[in-house]
Amino acid sequence: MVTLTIDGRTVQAQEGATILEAAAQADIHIPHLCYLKGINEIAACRVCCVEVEGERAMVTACNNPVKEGMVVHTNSPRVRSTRRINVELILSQHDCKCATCVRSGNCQLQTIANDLGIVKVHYETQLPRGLRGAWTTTFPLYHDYNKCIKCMRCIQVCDKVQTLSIWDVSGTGGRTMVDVSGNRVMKDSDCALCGQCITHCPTGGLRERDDTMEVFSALADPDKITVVQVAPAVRTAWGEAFGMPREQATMERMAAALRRLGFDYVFDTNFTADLTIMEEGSEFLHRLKAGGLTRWPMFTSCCPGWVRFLKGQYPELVGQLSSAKSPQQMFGSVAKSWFAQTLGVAPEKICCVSIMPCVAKKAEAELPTMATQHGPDVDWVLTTREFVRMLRADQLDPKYLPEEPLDSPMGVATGAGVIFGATGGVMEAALRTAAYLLTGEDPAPDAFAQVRTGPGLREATYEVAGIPVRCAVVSGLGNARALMEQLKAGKVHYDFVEVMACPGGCVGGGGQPISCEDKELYGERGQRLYALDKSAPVRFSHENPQVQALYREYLGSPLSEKAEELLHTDHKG
Ligand code: HC0
Ligand code: SF4
Repeated sequence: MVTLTIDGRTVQAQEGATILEAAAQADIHIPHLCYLKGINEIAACRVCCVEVEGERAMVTACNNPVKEGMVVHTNSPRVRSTRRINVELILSQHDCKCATCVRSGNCQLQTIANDLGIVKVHYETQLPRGLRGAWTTTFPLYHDYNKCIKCMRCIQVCDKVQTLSIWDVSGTGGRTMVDVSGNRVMKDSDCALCGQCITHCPTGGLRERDDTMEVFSALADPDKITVVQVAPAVRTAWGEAFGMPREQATMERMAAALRRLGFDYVFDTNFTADLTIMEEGSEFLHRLKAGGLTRWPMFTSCCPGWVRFLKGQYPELVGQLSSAKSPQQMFGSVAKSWFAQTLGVAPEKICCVSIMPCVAKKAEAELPTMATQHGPDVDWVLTTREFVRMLRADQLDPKYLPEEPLDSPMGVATGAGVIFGATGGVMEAALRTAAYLLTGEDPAPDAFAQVRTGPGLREATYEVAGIPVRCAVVSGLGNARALMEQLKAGKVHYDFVEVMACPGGCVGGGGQPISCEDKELYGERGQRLYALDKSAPVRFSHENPQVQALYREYLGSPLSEKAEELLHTDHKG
């Protein structure tokens, strides 16, 4: 241990700890902007500067280790003035139009500037000039050069966590900026659209395409029947933006909010998560029995960030993806066929909206393979953040709304469907049903819980009806790459692999509310999903009564001709 003094207090810290960490342990907060533990410790913003007795220059707290006997001042006159100058210099290169910024209210730059009481910037504003139109209105990820503060977090998250290295620094000196690496434009890069760079951006430099006005228009159109689906992970996080505890921000309260916004039918993506299990589980058993899994495993296909990653990085393995469409897309397909038929309306009359914790889902819904002659299966995809903005726009405070049941039939789901939103959930739900399909008996619902928690890559072998099934679960694209390399080198062998692009699965998705405190919330959000599964009256996808009705009334059986037509694709689009 090292003993030092911070602001007159004696503090003990681990050898090698930074001044920032030592201070935080003693509840002394040193403001910072660019710092992300273990990912970005480069002191680019210099907001965390402190004074260390005996040092002539100011010291950045985020990347300087503590030393025995060190005396640190975090709020001396010199620190105050330097920190203020540094923040004013950042503001002089920032588009400070907060009123029209999606991050206003949870922008770390805004908070620091406000906390420091900065009401005037003493430096000439210099915004980047002559920027290329690198973005198209169709690509759902936007980078605003005028709001980028060059903290480098996006570069590092994409590089170190997701291993895609889409961002890089370009230019020099005062013209330095963050741009797409290799002189590419974003839409032509290998971006997986995971959105992790958005959720780790401290300002409004990165955001998703905003589709809220299109959805408001659809809601106001008397010729449209608006049907909304809510992804599993959204229910764990939407209340964060309103300061609601997870137990209060229920799916049923969200249903009330969606009805106040004007949706005609409030349904659940969990319903088609159950349907996905029927199709994907049957496909897996089919492949397993056919002996087609000798070299390569079957990969889950429900995460569009992962599918984009595979297409870009390992195109030769796209054929190993399950042919099942994702629950989002199955939902659109079923809404515009079975449900339209139930209502007795043309598919074109239905406007299908998704609320997703994900940015890549916007691109997935626009794939040509996800449409019929009646148009796209899913018309609009909103992130959890956009949904929150719609509530705010209509001055709806969900704290004061009652809980209301979802609509039937596509609002009925099981505990197996809800865990899709956390890493390992798809695998676990699939194994529950695969065991039933092979033996005719339900296993214990928690029999496959081993794949739930643990490191980014987890493996387990289960005996299912005497057949050993070698499973791997991975979240985060860096972990996915490591797994793919091991598979390609023949060092590991699996039958079934679940991949989610975002660390922790969809609960940590790039479309989820952003924590201004840089807290990774996927762990506690995931726990919420497992608690919902535990308390669900039905915990097996094959026991979903409305999924059973869908097969009885419309599809026949899993992998039937109709099911293949509506619910499967070759992922080549
Ligand atoms: Fe997910 Fe999904 S679990 S990808 O993370 O499979 O986005 O929540 O909606 O489609 O169900 C996201 C979340 C979904 C889909 C489901 C899957
Ligand atoms: Fe990288 Fe994901 Fe951001 Fe694309 S969305 S640039 S893959 S972090």
